Amino acid sequence: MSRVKLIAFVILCTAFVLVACSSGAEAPAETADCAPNCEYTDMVFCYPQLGAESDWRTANTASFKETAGDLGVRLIFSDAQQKQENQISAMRACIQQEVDVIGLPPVVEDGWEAVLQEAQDAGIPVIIVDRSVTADDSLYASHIGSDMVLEGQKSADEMNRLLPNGGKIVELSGTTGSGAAVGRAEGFRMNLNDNIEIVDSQTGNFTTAEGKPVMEAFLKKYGDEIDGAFIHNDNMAIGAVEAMKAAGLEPGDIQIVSVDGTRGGFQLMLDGWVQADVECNPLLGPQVYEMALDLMNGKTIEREVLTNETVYYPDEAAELLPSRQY
Ligand code: GYE
Repeated sequence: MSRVKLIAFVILCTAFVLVACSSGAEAPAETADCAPNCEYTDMVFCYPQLGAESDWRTANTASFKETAGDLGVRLIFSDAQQKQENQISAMRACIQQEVDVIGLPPVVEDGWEAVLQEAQDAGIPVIIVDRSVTADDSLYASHIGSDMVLEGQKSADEMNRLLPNGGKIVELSGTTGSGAAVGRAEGFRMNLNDNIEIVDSQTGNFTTAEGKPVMEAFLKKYGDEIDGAFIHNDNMAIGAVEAMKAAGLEPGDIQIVSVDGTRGGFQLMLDGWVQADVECNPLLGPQVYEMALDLMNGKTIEREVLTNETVYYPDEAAELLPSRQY
């Protein structure tokens, strides 16, 4: 190759590399017209809530509504009744209305790519709230919520403590395919002692109404073989306890570890039915709005913000119950 040809070749290669780099899938800068001085009163925020299946969810909704009122944020709220297609249509309506930011609490993990891409193409940042998604993280701004795997691990640690000699347990799991149920089930299995066997696992869809028949069926099938139950939320625990009472069981006959830390869960601890309640905090409104404002103003944000949570026990339930916010 002559010198001239070599130089031309090098220039061509450099140009190619530059073009290739600049055409990468970087999201457009998502700043609003008011940036960098946007205030909460400038914000139109869309929250396509997934449903009203539990006390956790009711508290989550209240947190978003009340905080919006306090800050002067214009909130576009909808309830998808635990159906992903409803959440997707609500998101599309918000994209059409050109909202500033969308907060998405996804009912299930899979299947969000298309609508997240549509939001990104419209320049609307999405904060994934509460449960996670499997979509590539280049399709959303951030995730704010609980570490569901850690909650499952903590639940297993409690079960190990409650059944030191091992035993048979059942699992009442949350909505199939939801980040909360998948993460809790995974974390639980990671930490559970080998001498504890999960004899059955069925979903109660995070509701009291569906939790009750699942426990009824477990009791029919396994009788007094069941030593413990891992229940993915307090509302299903309430249903399960109704079934246990109806079957003539006493508090403590089955050692129960539940999740959420709602007033209902605290009451079950006070009454002796639940032995440990792993906290999951629904009061995410203030944090999410703060991040939404930062996004509007073009500030750098954390890509993942996990809530700090504890475990509650029966001996502190009486003292803490009156001050519980949800
Ligand atoms: O535990 C349950 C609710 O996604 C963390 O959903 C949330 C869960 C919560 O229905 O009560």
